[in-house]
Amino acid sequence: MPRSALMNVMVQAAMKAGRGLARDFGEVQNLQVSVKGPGDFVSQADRRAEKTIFDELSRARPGYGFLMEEGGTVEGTDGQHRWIVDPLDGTTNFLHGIPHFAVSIALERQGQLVAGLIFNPATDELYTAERGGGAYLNDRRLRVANRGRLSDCVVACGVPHLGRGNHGQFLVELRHVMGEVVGVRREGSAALDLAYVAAGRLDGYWERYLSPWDMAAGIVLVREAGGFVTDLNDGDDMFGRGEVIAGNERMRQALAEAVRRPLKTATH
Ligand code: 2AM
Ligand code: CA
Ligand code: CA
Ligand code: CA
Repeated sequence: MPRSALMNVMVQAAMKAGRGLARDFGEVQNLQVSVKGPGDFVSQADRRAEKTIFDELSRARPGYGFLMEEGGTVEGTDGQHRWIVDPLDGTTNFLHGIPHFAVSIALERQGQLVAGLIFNPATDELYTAERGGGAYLNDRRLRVANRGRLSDCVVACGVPHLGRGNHGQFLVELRHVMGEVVGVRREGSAALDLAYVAAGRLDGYWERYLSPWDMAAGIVLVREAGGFVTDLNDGDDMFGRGEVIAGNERMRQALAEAVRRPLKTATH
């Protein structure tokens, strides 16, 4: 697959950051870790990876703005473009020695998501997508799964973290979904969950209490792989509402209904 100049820039930044993450992962016990809130950690690895990505992208595309998990907002001078960067999605996995984490980089042009990249340096899996150009895992074109019945589906979710979100509401959602699907996974990286939906490994996924950098690249990937991504109100305000639901069109309605079904109509 020939890559565009834009995607080459993104790949180079992600690979460089990913090499640093892979090194740090091998010596995770030596990393300095600080606490942002209850159960919310950030390490030297997150910060170093973000600096690498910021430096690489700034050099290659001067003037573009940034929205980054650790560094926040950097206004661009070109007024058109914004990078949305999560240097390490799945920090909890990373710090526990679980090789399931990723670099996530997306690009917005005039407020529209136009490119997304997710890279897991522990498995060397590189997911890329550009609007209108399809989604890829390394060199392989991706397509979402085709299962239409929830009773054939494996779906992932995010469990709200300590001190975050409405745990009771989540348990209601989980109860309804687990009563209808083959199985539910909770893998701990929103970016990789969306990449797995794009790859057809997971049939669907939903999560609340997310930030734009958790999902921006994954949204491009799922859409370019032929899937749907919406907020939990069937709208397009994933960033504003901080929530996402994704899958293929055939099971879309059934999954959304299961997630949104109120507790009082529970039958199982
Ligand atoms: P992070 O690893 O970049 O922080 C998993 O459910 C998702 O939630 C991940 O994308 C993770 O991103 C994000 N997340 C948000 N708040 C978190 C917290 N307090 N602790 C761990 N992960 C959190
Ligand atoms: Ca974090
Ligand atoms: Ca994240
Ligand atoms: Ca992160």
